[in-house]
Amino acid sequence: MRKTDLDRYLEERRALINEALKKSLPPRDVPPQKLHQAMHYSLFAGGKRLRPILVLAAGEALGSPLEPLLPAACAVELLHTYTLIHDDLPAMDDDDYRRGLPTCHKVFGEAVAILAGDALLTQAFLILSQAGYPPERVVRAVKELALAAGSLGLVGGQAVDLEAEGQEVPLETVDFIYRNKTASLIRASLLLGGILGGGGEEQLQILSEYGQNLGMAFQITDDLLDVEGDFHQLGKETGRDILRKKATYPALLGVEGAKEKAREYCQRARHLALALGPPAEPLALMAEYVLSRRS
Ligand code: GRG
Repeated sequence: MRKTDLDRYLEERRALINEALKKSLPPRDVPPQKLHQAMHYSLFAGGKRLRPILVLAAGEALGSPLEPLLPAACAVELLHTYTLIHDDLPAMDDDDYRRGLPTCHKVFGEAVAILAGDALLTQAFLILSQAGYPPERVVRAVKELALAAGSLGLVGGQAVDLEAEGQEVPLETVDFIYRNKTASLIRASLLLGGILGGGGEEQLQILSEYGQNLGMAFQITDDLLDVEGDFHQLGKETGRDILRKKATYPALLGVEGAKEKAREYCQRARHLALALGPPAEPLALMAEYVLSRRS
């Protein structure tokens, strides 16, 4: 599979996911309309759909058909969208733009944005529980997603990220933040695809480590894009990390040092994907994609 094939692969998967997402929320005109409109607004504001694509790619790497994996793919995207809405709030990063559009609270107000995030988080677990997967797989998938989302995952990472603002922190703290704030949901996406795709323990372990490495690389490239990217490509303002004195890899290691670290994580991810054999080729290529991404 070459770069152009990967682009086509990502585009096809994105289209499938966007179709499935349309059925993943109550319609906009169902009361409370404003809440549902806010949920639709943020979910369909764009987005690369990286995490749901990873759910599908992990399942496919183990020989699963795509269709049954779609509800789990939607669940991680709903949960991810909740984190973006809450992260943009004035009490957190106070951002005005996301995915090229005004942030949810700018359009619907803070209270509705908080509730839209809450409802998206809850909807993620509802979808997972209703998808008709074998019950033991659902329980394991719910557990992994809950662990990734809670105080030992995303929320914990976000808490330390906020605490570290304006402080001089060691690289271990930055690692902790990245592992929890970013890599945990990426890892869980891989695990969900693996669990629901019927993977064995050894395969799940490889997917987990792949997700961990890819997630670290993804966050480092996110930091680099904040330094080197631009609004039109990213759909959000840049230079925000320096402004908020965020603890980041580029801040601690410099741009070149951060790029080197990202390359190391991607290389490790690539090798892990290759260990799963030819059906995991998209996962191997996605490790390269993360390194070269511009948005
Ligand atoms: C629980 C409030 C709360 C936050 C958890 C995930 C998170 C911590 C905050 C979201 C903001 C953020 C910058 C997270 C780091 C992960 C990341 C790079 C998110 C952006 O993901 P992309 O680039 O976004 O995949 P799109 O829009 O393409 O889906």
